[in-house]
Amino acid sequence: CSRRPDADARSGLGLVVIALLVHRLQNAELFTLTYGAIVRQLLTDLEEVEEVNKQLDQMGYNIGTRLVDEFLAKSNVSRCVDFKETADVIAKLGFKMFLGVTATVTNWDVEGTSCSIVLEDNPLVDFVELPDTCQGLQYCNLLSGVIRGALEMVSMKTEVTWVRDMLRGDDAYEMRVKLIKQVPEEYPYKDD
Ligand code: MYR
Repeated sequence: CSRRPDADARSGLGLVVIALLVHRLQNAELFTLTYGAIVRQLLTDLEEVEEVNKQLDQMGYNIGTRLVDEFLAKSNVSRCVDFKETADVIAKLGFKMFLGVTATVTNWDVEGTSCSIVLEDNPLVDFVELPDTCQGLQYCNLLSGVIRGALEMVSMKTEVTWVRDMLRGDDAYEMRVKLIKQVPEEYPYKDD
């Protein structure tokens, strides 16, 4: 790989992805193809698949930090009381709003701080087949990054990782969302 990564071009593409996510209904195919083009470009630019995974996650994070405002404004959800409620909101409303699919929340741990989100359908991967040279590529890392970024904006620090991926031969798309820290929000005034 001789070309240098072009961060500006990538952040431009990130903005395209945000626009396409927000107008998904009209542009579902365009979104899928644009995402494919981004992944392909990253594979050309960066030498290690692991670096591509990191970049996709970072792009997703950046998108998530912006997308959350759009979500809160459009969905009218009131702030969630606990992480369980938040996970449901993401799976039922967030995925619906931006990707047109719903997801299922399952496999809670006993503490109620980590769960799985299983996608019923994954528009990101339509038309995608990974060649053998892409072993180790976490193609959907943008999505896990989006969730991490969005949750950080509502004071929840999380780790989000893919545990099942149909592109890698699994029977579903499943990500694990683990709450690391919940920072209580401070209000600018005191209740009397
Ligand atoms: C709260 O806990 O107060 C509400 C928080 C809701 C956060 C919702 C984030 C939505 C992110 C959408 C993910 C879309 C994936 C494509």
